[in-house]
Amino acid sequence: MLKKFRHTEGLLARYARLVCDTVVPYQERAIRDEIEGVVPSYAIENFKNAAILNKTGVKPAGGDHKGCVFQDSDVAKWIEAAAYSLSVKPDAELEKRLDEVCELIGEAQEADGYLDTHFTLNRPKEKFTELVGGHELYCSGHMIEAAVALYEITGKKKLLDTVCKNADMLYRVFVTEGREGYPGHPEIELALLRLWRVTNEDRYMELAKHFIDIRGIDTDFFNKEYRRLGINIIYDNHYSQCHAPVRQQSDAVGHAVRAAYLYTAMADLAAITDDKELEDACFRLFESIEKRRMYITGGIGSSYHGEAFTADYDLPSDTAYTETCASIALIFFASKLLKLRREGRIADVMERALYNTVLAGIELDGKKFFYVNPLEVLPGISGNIPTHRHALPQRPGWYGCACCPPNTARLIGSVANYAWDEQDGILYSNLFASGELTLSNVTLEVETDYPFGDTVKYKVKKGSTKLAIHIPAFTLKNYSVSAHGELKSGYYYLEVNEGDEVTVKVEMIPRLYRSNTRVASNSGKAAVMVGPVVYCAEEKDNGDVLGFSFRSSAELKLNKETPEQIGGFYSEASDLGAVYTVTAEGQQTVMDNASDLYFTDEYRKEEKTLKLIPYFMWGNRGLNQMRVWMPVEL
Ligand code: FUB
Ligand code: ZN
Repeated sequence: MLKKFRHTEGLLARYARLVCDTVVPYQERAIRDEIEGVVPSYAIENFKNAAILNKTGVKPAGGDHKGCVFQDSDVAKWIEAAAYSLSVKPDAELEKRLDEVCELIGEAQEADGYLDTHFTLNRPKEKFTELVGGHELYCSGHMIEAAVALYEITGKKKLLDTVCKNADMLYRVFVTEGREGYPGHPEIELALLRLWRVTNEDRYMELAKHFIDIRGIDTDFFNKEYRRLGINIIYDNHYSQCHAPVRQQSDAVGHAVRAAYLYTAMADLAAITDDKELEDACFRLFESIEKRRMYITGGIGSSYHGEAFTADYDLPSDTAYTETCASIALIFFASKLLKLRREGRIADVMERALYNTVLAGIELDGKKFFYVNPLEVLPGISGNIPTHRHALPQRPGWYGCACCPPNTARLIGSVANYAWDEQDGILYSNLFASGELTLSNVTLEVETDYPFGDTVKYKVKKGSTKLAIHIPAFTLKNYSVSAHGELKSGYYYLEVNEGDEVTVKVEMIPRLYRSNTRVASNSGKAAVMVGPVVYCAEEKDNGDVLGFSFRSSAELKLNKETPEQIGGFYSEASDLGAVYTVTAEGQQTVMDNASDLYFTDEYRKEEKTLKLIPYFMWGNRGLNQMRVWMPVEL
């Protein structure tokens, strides 16, 4: 859909432009180690060294692989994001540099198709011996995704040929020769299914199915691998979702990105092969996330330890892990689930993850990024003490383990693919996004300020289509569509013809949300949302936010303000335009003797009006307190 969609205005268009104009160029400099003052990437350098080794048979001096074992994947994700940016904004110079990078990757590939600079440079004799953490299959997966994207957007085949040669080799090793094992970090499965779609080569689908089918059959596989490697610890096979065959799994467990990438591939495969058992497992896993293991921000994976899911209702705010990549993966999973069952609640999760955790993952200037997305920030504690070291209070310009920044770029850069979908002759609008969509049977124009406006206009400029519009759950009790149709499972189905103009009105009012009291850190607290957007209070606007509590009947007032009007944002934030802000009535706890740790005096309370801004805008004005969940009177 991306190639057929032209962003016009509004929040998603703003971010699509930011990705083209700032994020992709910035991240290119990061992977080329051209940005001073940020942690080096070495990602392009690794490919250069592997290419020299391949050509000359000699590793250049100082040419060991550097960075994480999966550093190659940063290049792949950047290529994918850059490819998407070309569909938004053609750029001949960027295309030329992409050609050169693809050439380089081809040169770094070994003659038999093997492609992974870490093993080529540092551990050539250990290929596929450490599937648990070696990430070769993960890196292959990301390179496949990059190649498919580049091919789909530009028609260029150089990288596609490289990854096909790599996938052919993997098929030979794992299927034909029957090598034991499956990837510690799922990713290749979903990528192979993408590759299968563009090449029609059934072996790629077969290999994806093979990895999915055998996961968790031998639950001891990674322990055996550990023992072969001389590692004397017991591997927790929940971490890699291999504690049981995938069709028997019910709870979302382990490393959250691994989990959601795996579930994405499972859902895709279930649709391709009409596998009901696999489909049912996917929906059990989705419900485990949606009903018990997901933050209000669409963040998943609450624990720093293992970057992982933990237990039902364990969703602490200040120590939350909620990796940006995990929410991106959740969007991938949701988009595949929608192909299986068109249920609005799935698109609701997609919206929640997108407008909150994913957008929070990127600074408004497009040059700094969050990996971890806490829902509460306490200066001096967050990012500082051992229990909170991961929860940085401000976005860095890059990371040694930089999985999230280019992942965010590729997700935002391809958001049209999630906003729109076609299936069985019906055009689905999963997310409201301003722009023009040109398909063979219909040209549609969408105008909206959503999520900072309540009206979405669909104008049919040419042709006709069956259209199904996702009506988000928050507005199901109060929405209107100006044309006759039928609401089914959160989608409004109608037929539209040339000249039609359909107006959807949704209810964009601020609401206080409570959470299940089993979420210990939210008990007795409330959070504000307007539509799909979660709100937070920052110290910059309010002074101390820890002492604030909402009145249960608090009047919540909706305002529309630009970053300049809110105050304190740098000039790069101004193209965000006007966003909804909220003011809420409540009380501020005042301690007369603020130097005492404990006391028997009663608190004094002062009336206070709190200002809340969209969660995704937090942390753009320097170090300060931030809070999503705040006490509320019973
Ligand atoms: O292991 C590769 C990536 O690095 C994971 O997806 C992230 O969670 C980070 O650990
Ligand atoms: Zn990440």
